[in-house]
Amino acid sequence: AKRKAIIAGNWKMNKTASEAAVLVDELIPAVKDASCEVVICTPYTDLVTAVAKTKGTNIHVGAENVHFEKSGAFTGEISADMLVDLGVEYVIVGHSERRQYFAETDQTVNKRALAALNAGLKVIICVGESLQQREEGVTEELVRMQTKIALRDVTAEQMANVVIAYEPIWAIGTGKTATAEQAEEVCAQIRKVIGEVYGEAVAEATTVQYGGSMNAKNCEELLSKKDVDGGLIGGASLKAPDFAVIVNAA
Ligand code: 3PY
Repeated sequence: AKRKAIIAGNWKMNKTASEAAVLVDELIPAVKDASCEVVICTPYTDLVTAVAKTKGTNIHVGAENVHFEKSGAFTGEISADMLVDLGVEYVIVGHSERRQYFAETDQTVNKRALAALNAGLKVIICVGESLQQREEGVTEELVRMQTKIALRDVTAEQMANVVIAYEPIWAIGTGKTATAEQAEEVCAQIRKVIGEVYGEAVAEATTVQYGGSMNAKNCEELLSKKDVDGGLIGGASLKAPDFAVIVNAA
């Protein structure tokens, strides 16, 4: 069976709730004929608006992060149950911006993924190397390690709710995109690791996305690769016509 292709927008720290309402209204008609799954991951403050507006449409809503504890004295944090209660379905964990600017580690990424999965959320786990790591030739080892640690204690059944996004850090917000061959190579390596841990059937069924400056111009080539099952989209997800082009290419 062919894997489910997923195009997910990562809005990052953009759009007030009022602005989100406008963008979602533009997105709904623009992506309604998609044959892939369409997800928009928004700031926490946009989630209520996004969930309400997309009800009954083919757009699924995700958050951009989640805390790993269930509740308690964690000022400023948001739990998985809080997201579920709002009607949120997805959450990104371990985006490189979280790792770089907010001291996320492979261990906290794993804890967040487990908390989200145990609460019934679907997770988009981000992995990817820096430019220095690529130049040193350790991309495969690094991505293997990130993937394995992120998935520690995740069951084979829960893998149905796991998406891995390969996002080379050097291609994020830089306008540089990995070539389709580079994207395919690492996405295939990620699938191989999943196969080693969970077996071939789970590996073949798991959606592995490419992310990092995927846009309306380069999406077709990237998405044509056999191990690239969709994309996690930064800047281009903030423009309805561009996002629609990517969605319709998947
Ligand atoms: C990008 O496209 O730059 C992203 O980081 C998507 O998550």
